[in-house]
Amino acid sequence: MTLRGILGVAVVGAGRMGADHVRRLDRATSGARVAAVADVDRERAERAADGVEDCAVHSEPLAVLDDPAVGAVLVASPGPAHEEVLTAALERGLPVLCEKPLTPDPESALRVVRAEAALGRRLVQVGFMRRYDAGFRKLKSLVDSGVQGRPLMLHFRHRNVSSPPGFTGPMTIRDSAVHEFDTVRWLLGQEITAVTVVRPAASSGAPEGLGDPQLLLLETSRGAVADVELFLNCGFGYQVTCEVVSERGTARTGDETGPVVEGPGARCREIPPDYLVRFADAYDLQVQRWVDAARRGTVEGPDCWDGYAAAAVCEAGVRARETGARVAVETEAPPDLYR
Ligand code: ISE
Repeated sequence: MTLRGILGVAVVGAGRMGADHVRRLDRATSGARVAAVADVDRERAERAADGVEDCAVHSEPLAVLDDPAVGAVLVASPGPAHEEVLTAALERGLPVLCEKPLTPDPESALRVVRAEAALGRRLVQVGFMRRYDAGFRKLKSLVDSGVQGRPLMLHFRHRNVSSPPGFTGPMTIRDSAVHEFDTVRWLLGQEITAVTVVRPAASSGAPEGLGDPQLLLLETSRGAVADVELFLNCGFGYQVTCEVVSERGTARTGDETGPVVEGPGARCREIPPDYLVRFADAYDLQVQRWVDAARRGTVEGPDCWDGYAAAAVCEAGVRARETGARVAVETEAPPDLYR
């Protein structure tokens, strides 16, 4: 619960992202503290909680939800483990920040949507952190202002140094491209209606069989088109850029993220190594806003419906990737809570 107004947060999943959130909540967030860390690998949970005052450690993720010191939950475990924790948190009326994807497939995402809708109030925010990045927020204000007219096309580049061990073809869509799917919906206020995936010859730097890089083509409900270069083993740095091409101008973000470095005969800009560095400010803002809202008894930001809609696009994306065909996105109608 909240102790003297301080929100006790349970972090479920203490991998790379979870451990980073533990550090963020402990050192860079006001109004919150880490009350518990849970991971099926207890040693990993202990490592993440090391040095955090009064922090319980559990190896059973659901056990933390009944800890009286816990007033909110940050879910950072792998996607397939999300539904169980989300359902349990909803049953207990706990606010949740759930790392993307909400769940890996639309069927399970819809079950979460329905469970929250049945409560008649929002408790879950989905961790689509690009919505908190300063550059992306400027693009959004520009699009909303209408100064450049209607947005017609979006160009994305999404490059990682290397894909994590065990990453599969479907994960390239569900864990990586899912960010662009949410960004398109959020920036344009339009639904994605169809996905096509074009696959060039695979890079020799990518794991055998992953089929990396890929080019995704997304069509939207009011006629815009987005292309996404997804290259998860580019080998040299972490790059996420987005350019909006509108009727009377363009706007682009993401090129100038690292510091400018000057030396003998050269001037260059450093490229961040990974998303924890590239989006550090966005993660900080996202978590701070979530904590502030939870302390007020509200939830803001991307909701379960956004998580479901992105999962539906992922489903089409995975099929498009496997078949080479243009695949239409199928979704249910949103419950009243999300209209
Ligand atoms: C990772 O899980 C993320 O969320 C990153 O933003 C993305 O760039 C990366 O490809 C994913 O694996």
